[in-house]
Amino acid sequence: MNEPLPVSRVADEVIRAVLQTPVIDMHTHIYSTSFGTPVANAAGPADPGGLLLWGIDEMLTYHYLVAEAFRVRPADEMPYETFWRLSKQDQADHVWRCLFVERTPVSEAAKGLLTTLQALGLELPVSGLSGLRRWFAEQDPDDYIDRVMEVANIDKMTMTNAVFDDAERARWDAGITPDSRFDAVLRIDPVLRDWPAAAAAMRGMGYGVADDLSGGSVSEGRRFLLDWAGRMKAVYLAASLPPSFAFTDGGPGRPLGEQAFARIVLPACRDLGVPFAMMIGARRAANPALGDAGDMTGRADIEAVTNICAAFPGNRFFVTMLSRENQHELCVAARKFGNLMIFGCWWFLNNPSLVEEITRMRVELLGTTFIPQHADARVLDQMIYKWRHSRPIIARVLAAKYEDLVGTGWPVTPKTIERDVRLLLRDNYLNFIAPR
Ligand code: HDL
Ligand code: ZN
Repeated sequence: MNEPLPVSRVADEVIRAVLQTPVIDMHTHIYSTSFGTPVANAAGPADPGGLLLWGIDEMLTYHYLVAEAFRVRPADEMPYETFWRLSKQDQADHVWRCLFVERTPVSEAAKGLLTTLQALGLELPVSGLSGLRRWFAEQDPDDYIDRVMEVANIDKMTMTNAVFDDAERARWDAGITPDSRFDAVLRIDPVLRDWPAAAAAMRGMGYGVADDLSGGSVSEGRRFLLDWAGRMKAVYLAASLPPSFAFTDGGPGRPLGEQAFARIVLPACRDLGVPFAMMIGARRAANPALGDAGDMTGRADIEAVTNICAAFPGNRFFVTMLSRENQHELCVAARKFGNLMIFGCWWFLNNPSLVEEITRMRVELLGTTFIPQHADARVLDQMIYKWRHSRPIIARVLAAKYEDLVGTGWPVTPKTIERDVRLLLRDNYLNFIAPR
């Protein structure tokens, strides 16, 4: 039955479609079990260098919650080095005390942990964390990945495979078994953020790349990217970029990172037939003592994005920006360039009030031609709350827009809604990464 809906039924149809449509999540920091896990579990002992994070202690020591715990117990009460010397469990106990006992867990990340536990049917740990620790230790990580994906209604997620990270490369060198639930993304931040360090690392891996880009640097740099993207079967390449990120024309005399971007990275993406994702606005280590929790946001220059999209019409670009102040101009930029696909409410923007504001603006300026959300989860279990919190907001925005449409006499049918929701939650992404 695909009759035009009365306005009174629109919202129900939209929430049904949004809840029932499996998501393909295009940006996470989750790994398949082949990368090992530091969490002792039913399948075996903890692998201390493992990259797949999950379970109550990893959820509680997620860097968002660590930052918030240091607001309850600032460094003059809990010195940073004292905290970092604690065991993972003791760190988790401290965060639990700060955010869930001494204070009410009303922040997005704290509430998210409770959403996840509830969705898994787990008792809230009012009498301490030992019961939850026992439950997670009884899980088989591969089965648990399936469980989390089922509860979150996700049928595929991308990893973030930072090739300049020694621990990541060591896992690839030890052998990675493909897992159809995961796609790889070749992450190359140093190439654009710290070219000399990237060049030195590539030389260390046998690629003749000079600090000044001389000699065979361009062909060797491309060979490095093609080798690793091929090895990973990367679906796109990516980098997180600072608020100061600038791009003029990548020509001689420009900063070496800009030249490397234009002469090495983007031609490699064209050869591979894959997009490049720019995640712009993260200023690393504003408070170094907080580790991963110490990064800051900053307003970036949208002109870098428009210069790049204009200069490289043969490349496709995913772009997300970290500053709320950049969101409107990013939408306008996407109206100018079909090779620009904006995605997600990234990191400090992934809060209900901002997700609603940004998604509403995107529908009004871009229709259904954007990707509203990604989890950006670092801990597997978070995939549940990141999507349980986002789906109703996306549905609320869409429902209001369809109700406006019905008001004009335009027929909105269940099939219309299903098609549009599939575009937003999976097909815009699949169509954009499809090799040209
Ligand atoms: O660079 C990135 O991909 C960011 O998402 C960082 O990983 C950030 O620390 C994060 O975890 N955001 O959620
Ligand atoms: Zn991320």
